[in-house]
Parts: sequence; structure tokens; C-alpha cells
Amino acid sequence: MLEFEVPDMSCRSCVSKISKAIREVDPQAQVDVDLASKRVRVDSTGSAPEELSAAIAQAGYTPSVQTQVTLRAGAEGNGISCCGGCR
Ligand SMILES: [Cu+2]
Repeated sequence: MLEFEVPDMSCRSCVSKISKAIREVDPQAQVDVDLASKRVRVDSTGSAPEELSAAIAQAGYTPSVQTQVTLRAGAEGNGISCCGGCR
């Protein structure tokens, strides 16, 4: 999973533009936008971070790659940690 910070995203219309841009790169991508923290999480297997970042930039925003989250086995779905950051 990838996480981008998009500071100039400010409303729902930005969210839909960005989601659309990402889906143009990877139609299968799971896009999860958190408007409050201005983060865009993308779960995509068929695209490179640079491609997604370029797509967001082309939609008129300035993304920065925040983290490349690697899911740790056992950390997801066992109820111990919701995000890996709150243990
Ligand atoms: Cu907007």
C-alpha cells in the first residue's frame, strides 16, 4: 500500500478528481482518501508509485509520497493493531 500526502486537496471534488486520476492508471486500485489529514492511500498492485504520483500531479495537485507501507504478516486483521502505529 502507498500513502501520498496531498496538501492542496481540500474538498470532495478534489477527492473524486484524485480517485479518478488514480483509477485511470490502475482501474483495480483501492483508493482511500482521508480529507482531514490530506492523505491518499492507494492499494494497487499494477502500478508504480511514480505513475500514481504523476497521475495525481496531472489532476492538478502536488502529491508527496509519504510512506510505502508494507503489511506485516499478522499485524492486519487480528484485532491487535488497527494501523500499526498505535501499539
Ligand atoms: Cu476541492
